[in-house]
Amino acid sequence: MARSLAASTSEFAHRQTGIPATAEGRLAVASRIAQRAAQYGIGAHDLIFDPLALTISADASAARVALETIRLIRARLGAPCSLGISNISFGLPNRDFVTSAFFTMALSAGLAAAIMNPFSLEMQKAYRSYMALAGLDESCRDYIAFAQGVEARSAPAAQTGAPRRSDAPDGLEGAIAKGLAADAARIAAALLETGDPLSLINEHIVPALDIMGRGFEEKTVFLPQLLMSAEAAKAAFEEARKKLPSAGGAGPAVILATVKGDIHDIGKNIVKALMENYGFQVVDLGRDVPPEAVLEAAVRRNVLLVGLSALMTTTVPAMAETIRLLRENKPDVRVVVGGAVLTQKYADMIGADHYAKNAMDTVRFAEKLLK
Ligand code: B12
Repeated sequence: MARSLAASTSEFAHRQTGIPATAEGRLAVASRIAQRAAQYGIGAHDLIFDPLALTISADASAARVALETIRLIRARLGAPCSLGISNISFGLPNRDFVTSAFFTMALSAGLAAAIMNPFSLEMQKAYRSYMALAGLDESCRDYIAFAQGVEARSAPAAQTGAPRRSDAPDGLEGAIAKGLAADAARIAAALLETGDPLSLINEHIVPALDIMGRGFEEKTVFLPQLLMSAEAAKAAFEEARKKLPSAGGAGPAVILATVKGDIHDIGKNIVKALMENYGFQVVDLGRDVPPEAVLEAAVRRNVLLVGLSALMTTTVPAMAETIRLLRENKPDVRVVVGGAVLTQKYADMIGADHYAKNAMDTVRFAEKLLK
C-alpha cells in the first residue's frame, strides 16, 4: 500500500510534465492522490499535502499559486497542507523578511503545518502575531508572554521597578493580577468567612487593581491582562456584595452614573452596593452616560442627590458638563463625585458639592444630606 501511495505522491515529479503552474493543476494532482488513498481506506483528512512553494525570485506568481492551492485543497478535499516555507524567498537578501510574511499569509490561507526554522525571531513573531490576530490566543496570552520575553532579552537594562504579572503576590491580589476569576471568587469567599466585605474591598481588591493600573501605565501590563484582572476583581467583589445585602431600598433615592465616555464601573458598583446596604434606593444609570440622560433621570425621579464617577482625565470634562447641566436645570440637586482620577481640587474646580474618596465616605455624605 505504502509503495503504491508513494508512487502516487510522486506524480508531481514523474508522471506530470513538471509541477503544475496553476492552483487548479496542483489540486488535480492532489485529488488523484486522495482517490488512490481512498481505495486503501485512507481518508483525505489523514493525508498531508504539500502544495509546493517555489521561489518568487524566479516566478512572481509562486506565492499566489501556493496560497490558492492550500485554499483549494482544504475546501475541496478537506485535507491539511504543509509547506517548506523558506523556499519562497530563495535567492533574495534578508530572506526572513519575505519568509515570515509568506508564513503569515499561508497560515491565513489555512496552512496546518510548516517546515521552517523555529529559531528565527521573524518566524516566531509571524506565528505569535498570527495566532493572536486569528483569535486563537485567548486574551493574547501567548503573544504577550512572547513579546515580553523578546523585550527582556533585547533590553535587560531597561527593566523598571514596575509590577509584572509574573511577580504577582499570592492570595486574592495574585488571583486578580493573574486574571483568575474563579480563584479570586474562591479566595474572596474564604477571606469573608472571617473578614468583613469593606475590608476585603479596600485592603485587597482596590490595591490589586491599583497595582495593575500602575503596570498598565508603565507598559508592563497590557490591555487584555487588565480586562482579565477587572473580571477577576468583579468576581471577588460579587462575593463581597453578597455579604452586603440590600436593606430594602425604602430610603431616599439617589442616582449613580459613570460619566459619558467612561466605561469604568467597578468603583461605582461598589458605591451602589454600600448605599443599598445603608437603605438608599439607588437608580443606577450605568456607565458611559451622557449628561442629558443624567439630567432627565434626576428631573423625572426628582432626586436630590446625584453621584458621578470618572476614572480618566479625558472624561472629567464630561463630569463638569453634567454638573453644569444639573445646576442650570435642577438647582436643588446636590452632586457627589468620585473615581480614581479625581482629587478634592478637581472636584472643587468643576463645582461638585462633595468629593468622596471611597464608598463609605459617599454613604456618610448622603446620610448627612438626606436622612
Ligand atoms: C480596571 C480598569 C479598567 C477596566 C475597567 C473594567 C470596569 N468594568 O470597570 C478595563 C480593562 C475595561 C479598562 C479600560 C480602560 N482603561 Co482602565 N483602568 C482600570 C484600573 C486598573 C482600575 C480601576 C478600578 O476599577 N479601580 C478600583 C475601584 C474600586 O476604584 P475607583 O473606581 O477609584 O472607586 C473607588 C473610589 O474612587 C470611589 N468612587 C468611584 N466611583 C465613585 C462614584 C461616586 C459617585 C462616588 C461618590 C465615589 C466613587 O469609591 C470607590 C470605592 O472605594 C485603573 C487604574 C486605577 N488605579 O484606577 C485603570 C485606568 C483608570 N484606566 C485607564 C485607561 C487609559 C483605560 C483605557 C482608555 C485603556 C485603553 N487604551 O483602552 C480603557 C478605557 C475605555 C473607556 N472609554 O473608558 C487609565 C486612565 C488614565 C487617565 N488618567 O486618564 C488608568 C488610570 C490606568 C493607568 N494608570 O493608565 N480599565
